[in-house]
Amino acid sequence: MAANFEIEQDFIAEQNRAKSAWLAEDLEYLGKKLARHGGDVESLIEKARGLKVAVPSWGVGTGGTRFARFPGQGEPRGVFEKLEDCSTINKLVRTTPAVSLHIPWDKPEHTDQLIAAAKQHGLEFDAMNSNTFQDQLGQKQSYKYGSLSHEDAATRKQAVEHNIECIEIGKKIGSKALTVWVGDGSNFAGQSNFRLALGRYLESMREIYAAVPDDWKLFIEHKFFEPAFYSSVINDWGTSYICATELGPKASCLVDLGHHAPNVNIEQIVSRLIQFKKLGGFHFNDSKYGDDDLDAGSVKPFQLFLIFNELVDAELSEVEGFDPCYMLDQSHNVTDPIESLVTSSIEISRAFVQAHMVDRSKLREAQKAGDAITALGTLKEAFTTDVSPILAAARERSGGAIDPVAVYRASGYRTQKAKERPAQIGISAGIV
Ligand code: PSV
Ligand code: MN
Repeated sequence: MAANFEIEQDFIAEQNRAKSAWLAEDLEYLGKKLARHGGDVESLIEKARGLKVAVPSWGVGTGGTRFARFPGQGEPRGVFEKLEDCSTINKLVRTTPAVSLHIPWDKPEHTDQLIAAAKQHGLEFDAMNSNTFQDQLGQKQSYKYGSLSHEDAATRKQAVEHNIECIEIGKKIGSKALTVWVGDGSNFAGQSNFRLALGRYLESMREIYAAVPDDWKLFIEHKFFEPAFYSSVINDWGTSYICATELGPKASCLVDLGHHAPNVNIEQIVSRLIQFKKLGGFHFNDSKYGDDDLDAGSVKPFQLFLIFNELVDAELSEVEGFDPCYMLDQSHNVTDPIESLVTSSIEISRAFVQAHMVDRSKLREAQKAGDAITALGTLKEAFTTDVSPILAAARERSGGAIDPVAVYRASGYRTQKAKERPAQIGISAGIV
């Protein structure tokens, strides 16, 4: 069989050549502009090259809603094809060298093959994700009424064992973290005893925690509703923080940007978690109404910038133990998932670089003086600067594309994959 189609490095370099003169011009202009206020374009390019964000294996397939799923052409049909797509994203942007797997969706028959495939693609494995929000074929106990917090001990045991299995797989493939999100909750007032349910969850999590290696992290991901519509067991960052604290130092909180009530000040939550040393990481996406899983930065780019403002402030202040993991968690219903993930990773880099441009001493002086206009203006000065040339130069220097989506389209990747991967009936949506 012919080797699977790949976007060659030479092709990216050739496409870059057509745009490199414009990029140099834009960079020169931006460099002069930033230098007026003491900014340095070169150090920002290096900063951008250093930022890494993991791609979710489940993000490269077309998502869906609870109404329908409209499959795209050439979708990956299993974990190996998902790795191919993740590698394509990384080749284009060079900031996404790790993949976050979801078990059992990506459960490997042979971990050796998975390790070899990742190596061939230049990829690593980020956090493992367990799944106790769905029943799997042949599973003994059902998660219809919960998993880690279930009333029934046998169901809780099964859910604990599944999480331990995820850790075991992760250990073999070089992962260093487990993310636990449960759909446990209730749909009716009175259906569940809040206190007892959280107690059972904690008891289960203690068993999982005991199986987490010392050099691993255990992320608790909260979500305020869905699939449960009246109450969720791990409903907010406060509950997540309390559980992470109860469990111990290996446990911390994961912030998925779509898992908060509307209008909640997420950047302030981020700041609180940093302050109390429990910010474990992120699932980046964007949202207008709920857990929309829209592309990062597509609806509220200022919010994304403000979150990075907190993160960069912590980085520059050298807050002890500050080392969050960055992951994307999106569902793509109307776009080519590769294009969405490429674009989203760029938006994350954009927010990061802009946050690095904030004049922090000016901001601090404005805060001390109670000068709100100058404080906001200082943030806006960074946020409204178009840092696209910095991001493009960072990609190019790392071997990626100056214009990743254009290169991807010109390569004909999706058409090739449509031939290599004929549509399969019954590929699951893989998205909650
Ligand atoms: C739940 O909505 C979530 O954000 C969790 O991270 C899951 O693992 C993921 O989406 C996939 O359904
Ligand atoms: Mn998530």
